[in-house]
Amino acid sequence: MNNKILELKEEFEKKLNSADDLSALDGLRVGYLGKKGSITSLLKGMKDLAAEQKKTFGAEVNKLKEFAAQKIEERTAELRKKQIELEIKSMPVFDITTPASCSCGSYHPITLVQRQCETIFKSMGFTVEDYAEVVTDYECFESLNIPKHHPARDMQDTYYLENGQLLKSQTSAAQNAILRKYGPALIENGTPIRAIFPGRCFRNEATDACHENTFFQMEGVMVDKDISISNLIYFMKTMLSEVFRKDINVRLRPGFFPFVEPGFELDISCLICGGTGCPSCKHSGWLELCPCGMIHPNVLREGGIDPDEYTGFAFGLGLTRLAMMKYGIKDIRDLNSGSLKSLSQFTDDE
Ligand code: FA5
Repeated sequence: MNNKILELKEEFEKKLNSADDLSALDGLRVGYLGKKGSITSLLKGMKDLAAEQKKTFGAEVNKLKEFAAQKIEERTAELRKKQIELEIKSMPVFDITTPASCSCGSYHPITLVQRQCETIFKSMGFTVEDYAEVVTDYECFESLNIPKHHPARDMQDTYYLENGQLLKSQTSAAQNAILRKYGPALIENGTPIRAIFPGRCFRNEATDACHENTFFQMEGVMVDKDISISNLIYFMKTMLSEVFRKDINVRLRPGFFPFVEPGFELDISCLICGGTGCPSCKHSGWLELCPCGMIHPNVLREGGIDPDEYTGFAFGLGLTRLAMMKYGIKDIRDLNSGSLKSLSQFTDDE
């Protein structure tokens, strides 16, 4: 090898070994392989050589050029790897298996009560159904024996949408769909209809300690041959004794809903004041919790079920009020407040 080339190679190797960061390496690349670099200059100087010398000298310089380029590339990769390793080492250690040290979220009291009711009714053979929040006039009223302009509509100050649909004012809006969904199995195989459907309801209410404009109900229906009021009372009692795990004073009084006949209001003695009267129960000592009754023949017929052959009951449990009573929440508005300080105190006592 030509001495000049040999010297340049040795010098390059020395500098390469001492280049310990990427910018030094880049300097080396420019110094040897750049436009004015030492190896490039050797190539440029070849024009003064004789033709025979040019061939061997040229081949040797090109070999050195390739060698230098490859070494720079290898060393660059090596230094990059080292740099990444250093960065990783300097990162804070994050162990995903470490238990969270921050406080975790909690379920909303209404969710807790809803889940508890679902478990109770599922254990009694009921299915849990989901239903839309935006429904039609037919679903919410007409299919429930409440024709247009019927005064019973005034009991629920409803939010109508511009397209004629409405925000569900009662979970009863799903009754017709449930009867139609499970009616065929009842008629063909004698499988009773047993379903609950919890959901959010909306009414243009003036709010107070026991009224909200957005609240939860849980509807339930059961239809079979020979279903009577005693079945209804049995299911209501079972549900309440399971939810409260203590004796609760209950009263059943007549109530009017066009979709049940007879209809009842099931009230419970207010657990906030013990029945003496407070703002949570409008000072009556009783809280309207779960209207119910025997499904009106017109509603069964509209759902495709023959009322001469089958009977059934329906109830519309006020889930939000149930949560208030269960957890001793004095003002219903606290439940929609989003205040974590008050809402996070409640836990599942299952
Ligand atoms: C109804 O909504 C009927 N659909 C219930 C029903 C179903 C009757 C099946 C017969 C058969 P009512 O408007 O009373 O009924 O409401 C039912 C329950 O929802 C009330 O007892 C109460 O617990 C709760 N509720 C009603 N309005 C509000 C409100 N503004 N804020 C909080 N809870 C409410």
